[in-house]
Amino acid sequence: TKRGTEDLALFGGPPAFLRNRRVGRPNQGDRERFWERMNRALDNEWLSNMGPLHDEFEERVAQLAGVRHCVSLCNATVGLQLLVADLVPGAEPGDEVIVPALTFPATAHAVRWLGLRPVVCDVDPVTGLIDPDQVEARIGPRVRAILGVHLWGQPCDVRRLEKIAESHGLRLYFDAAPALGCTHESTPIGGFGDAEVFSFHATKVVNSFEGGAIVTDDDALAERARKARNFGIGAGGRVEQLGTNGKLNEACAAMGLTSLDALADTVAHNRANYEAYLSALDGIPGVRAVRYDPRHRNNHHYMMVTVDERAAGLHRDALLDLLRAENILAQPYFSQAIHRMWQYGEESAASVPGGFPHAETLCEQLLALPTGPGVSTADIEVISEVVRAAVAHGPEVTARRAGLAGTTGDAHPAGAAGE
Ligand code: T4K
Repeated sequence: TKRGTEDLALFGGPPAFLRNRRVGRPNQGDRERFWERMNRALDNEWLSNMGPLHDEFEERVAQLAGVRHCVSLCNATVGLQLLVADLVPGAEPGDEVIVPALTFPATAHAVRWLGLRPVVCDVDPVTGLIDPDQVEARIGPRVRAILGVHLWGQPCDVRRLEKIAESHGLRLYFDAAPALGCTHESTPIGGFGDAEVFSFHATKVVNSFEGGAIVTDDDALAERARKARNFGIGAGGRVEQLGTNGKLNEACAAMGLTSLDALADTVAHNRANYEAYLSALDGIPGVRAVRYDPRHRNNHHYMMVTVDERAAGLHRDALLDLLRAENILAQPYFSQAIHRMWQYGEESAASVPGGFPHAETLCEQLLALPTGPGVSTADIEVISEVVRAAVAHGPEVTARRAGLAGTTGDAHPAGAAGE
């Protein structure tokens, strides 16, 4: 049990876990089935270029997402790039795509990589999702598309965004990287807007080592994406358009299928963990769980909390250090808003009076806690107890952490300020 600061590993106590509990531990499924599939691929001597495992994976993802087409890819970033490229040649360099301020860099980079400009807009202060009012406010003459993000598997306000896109003649895409197996009300994520993109990165709810997919009901768009991922080669073997190499290989498809086999169990486990966290964290001052809207189904792959320093008595980063010392590898998803990255500030935020306050606050406060099949409800009791002890001694933890930073030469800014 962790009662006083001296019990905390950061200050010399024994760590709460000997083996780490972490965010992003891959959901691998049944290893035997994976090797069976790998052996099949090796026996077939067909390792890439739309092999049988790849086809099976596409079929199953399309079915799960309730769409006609799944175009699987080597990762989601390439998927986003292919969608932005699909705006060209209609679009010209310097044309714009609206993106939320709170997302992974890939969302904005995919736009910029193709020579278009990401136009950042603020998010809802509670859900962190792109705010349709802010989207409308950011629509100018050069905007060509809206790229929403289903953050932590929560659906964007798809109906309003569809209306906005339609009334302004814009394409509407969704970065659904974290949202496989989630719904908007009872409709699976995958079929909204012109197209959506899933990620199957190792850290996602379904893992294919690296992987992604464009999903859509638009036959022509799917056809263009299929060619685009394979050097622009059409069905007859002739190059018909610009393309790249975005294919998902058979080893990745084997992992993806095996991870997909386990999806229902994974989500059920995650959901029980989410409920356990909600009750175990209840009443800790300044620590608020992000509650998913019960009208939609979430895959519960992310257990998000915000840490309000004024109420908790310690900053999110202090809690993060403290948890890590206990072998609880939480993650600050996300701690840098898009307009704080690289040169996106000068390119976008500077033109908006008041900036993007909701995204800023969330980036200061967000923390993803470990969940997934490797984390049990008993673990969650322990993790929550550490959080409770840290907050109970918030000011002391902050002061002692500052002292530690002074003596160890740690260059953390909070430590330096505390000295
Ligand atoms: N759009 C959005 C909204 C996204 O979140 C992402 C990716 C994308 C687009 C692009 O999708 P991809 O092109 O990647 O398909 C990770 C992932 O690399 C990234 O895919 C993901 N989002 C992002 C949210 O997380 P990092 O830099 O946080 O990864 P890293 O190495 O710090 O690992 C995170 C945690 O996972 C750690 O606790 C360690 C654990 N982990 C990681 C790997 C790779 C494992 O336990 N095993 C592993 O194999 O980016």
